[in-house]
Amino acid sequence: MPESSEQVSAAQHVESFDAIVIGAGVSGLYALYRLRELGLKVRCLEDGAGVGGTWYWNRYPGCRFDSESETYGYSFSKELLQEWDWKEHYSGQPENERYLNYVADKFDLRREIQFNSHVTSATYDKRAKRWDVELENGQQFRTQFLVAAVGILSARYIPPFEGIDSFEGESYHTSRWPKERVDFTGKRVGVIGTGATAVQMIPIIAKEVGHLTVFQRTPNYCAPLRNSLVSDETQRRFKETYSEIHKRIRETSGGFIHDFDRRRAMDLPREERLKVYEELWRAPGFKKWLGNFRDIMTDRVANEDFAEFVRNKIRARVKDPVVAEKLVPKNHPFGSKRIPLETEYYEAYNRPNVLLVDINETAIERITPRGIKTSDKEYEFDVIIYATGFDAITGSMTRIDIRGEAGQSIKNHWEGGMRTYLQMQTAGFPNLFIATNTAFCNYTVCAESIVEWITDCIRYMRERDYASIVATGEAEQAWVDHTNEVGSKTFLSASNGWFVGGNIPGKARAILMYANPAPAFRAKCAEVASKGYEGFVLE
Ligand code: N01
Repeated sequence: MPESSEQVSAAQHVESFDAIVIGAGVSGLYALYRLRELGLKVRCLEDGAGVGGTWYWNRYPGCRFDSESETYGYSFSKELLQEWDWKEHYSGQPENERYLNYVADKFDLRREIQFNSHVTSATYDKRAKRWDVELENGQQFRTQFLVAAVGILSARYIPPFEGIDSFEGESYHTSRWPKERVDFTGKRVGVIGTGATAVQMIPIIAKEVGHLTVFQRTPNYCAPLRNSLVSDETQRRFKETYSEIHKRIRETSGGFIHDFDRRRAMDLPREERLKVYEELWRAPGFKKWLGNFRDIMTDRVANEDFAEFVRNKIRARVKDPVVAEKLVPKNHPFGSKRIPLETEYYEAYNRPNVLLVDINETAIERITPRGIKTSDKEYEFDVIIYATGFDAITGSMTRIDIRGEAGQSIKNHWEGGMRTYLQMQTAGFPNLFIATNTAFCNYTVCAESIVEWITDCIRYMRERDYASIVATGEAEQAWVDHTNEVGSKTFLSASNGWFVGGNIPGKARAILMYANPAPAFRAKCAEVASKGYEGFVLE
């Protein structure tokens, strides 16, 4: 196994595989494991120098789960569940990366992973029913099945600010953070963006920097994470009850231990409602969102009632009322963007060395050699941090030149938004499976079922000597319509966030996440399989 694709001469012969997995993150590692179990000759091509995907690239200070740790680990191996101890209830990036390395070693997955291998193109050869895959360095592969485990939040986005390359200090995007510790001591630091990433990072670096300036465009509804260490007793309880934990997260709407309260918020008298809100607020994790009244996600009045509760929580924590009001979200419903979970985020703005700049009042005009120039003044920095998010869901696919059976590119096919059948296949792109979790669901639990569906499908094909499978155009169109319909019944479409591609200028607005409850999604996928892969053409 070559250590690096660089070590391979581009002139070398084209190696053939039964399956190629792109990406060695949570989905990719499991896909590799399952495909190997089927006896396939597999290669996993990974851009990074190590395993972990999101947990490899996102090393910024404060990066951690917003899922409960015991629900995020893989469930497929009882032995693994008993061997791994989660140190914190919401585990941090270093530990998460260690966990995924442990998984890779335990199941001897590295043998089939080729690191430092950036896939640039994949072209379907209709005659041979094979995919031709090429890396940046020219290395080529041929494969029957192509499994794109490319992540939903991996194509980083840096806004094309004028003068961006002229900055003479250090600059970082949060999702390409260096492995070496970045020393902020005494430095003047500017952060652009106030999404979940910035919200995790800001309170930590605020304590280290000389001065921090945060450039905010849209404030978020951030809620307290309430992280803590896992005691020995709780660790034992996790291990004893994993089967119950996994049963529960397969039954809830979003794959979390929390599930919506079926009562309608406004049916309760105000005092009772507030009592419920306060209890939710005191609980750790996403309970205040995913354990809230169900209709806060569908009913404007209910949503606004809780949104105002959250706004008041923010106002109570920020000493300067002018700054507080800038941090209070008013232009989108609660839950229409993923809720950032925070630890001392709002208190960071009470520090004398932290300044909040609302770029709606004073827009960023350009990046200069010395810092950031707004319509008001030039701010000088030693470091600029872009916490500006991702070209989510579609970006990690469309940045690869993927060409289907008629030579069409996936970029063109998805011009108006993601077009799939069951989130996993695209008409015109046979034997290409999308193994990222684009259901509105806790990552690993859904990723596991998606990977299992894909590998069961491949097993089915091999047992019956089918060479290719492709979604029909009709099945794809019906799924797109259905996805839009269920999405439009929620507040998903009411923000400019990455759920709808609204964060990327020029990107088509479309529902990118499948909003039906996860159990219904799994049931639909199982039904399609049980009907001999209805909606697909097998040859
Ligand atoms: O990215 P974002 P993120 N000028 O897109 C701003 C997951 N995650 O990396 O909101 C100025 O949310 C942009 O402003 P606006 C989680 O699912 C999980 O923070 O578009 N600002 C926004 O403030 C999350 O949802 C964890 O107005 C610009 C920010 O940049 C997802 O990753 C932790 C701009 C981008 O926020 C993405 O989060 C962290 C411009 N031109 C992340 N363009 C966990 O806890 C963009 N912005 C597991």
